[in-house]
Amino acid sequence: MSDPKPSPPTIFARILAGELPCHKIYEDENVLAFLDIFPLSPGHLLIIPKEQKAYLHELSAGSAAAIGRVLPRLARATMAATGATAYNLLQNNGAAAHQAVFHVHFHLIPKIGDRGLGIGWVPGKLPEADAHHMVARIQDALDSDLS
Ligand code: DGP
Repeated sequence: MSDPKPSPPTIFARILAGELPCHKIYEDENVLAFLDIFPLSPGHLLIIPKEQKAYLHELSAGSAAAIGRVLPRLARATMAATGATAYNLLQNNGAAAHQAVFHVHFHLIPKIGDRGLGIGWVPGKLPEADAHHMVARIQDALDSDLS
């Protein structure tokens, strides 16, 4: 049996490799931030790890920490530059969750007037028994996740 075909590099991998241009805002050893080419509002930017993983849950703790460290600074700079006083952070995982580029990325989306992230939010209820059951299941999964 032949090996599975390697998947082609994502657009963000090609940006990281310098094969495609971007409007770079910030770079360090682990992280790159640049303007989103299809912005929901002025200043909409993407923050990506240099580590090439499709989903957040695959990311090393080191990459996750490196992104977390720089997010508040990027948010302050984007608010200062755009005048926005509100913004959303969005991080999609999986096509069903609106992910189009399969390299982990955080969207930082300023809210400027009616421009920015629109959210369809349909809250349910949390019956006490369901809550206990869910807490137990997630805690069990946490306990068996040794990474
Ligand atoms: P998502 O749906 O979370 O996977 O969003 C992917 C985002 O990536 C989307 O808002 C548009 C942006 N994007 C796609 N291709 C490029 C590109 O070539 N350059 C830049 N800067 N952004 C891109």
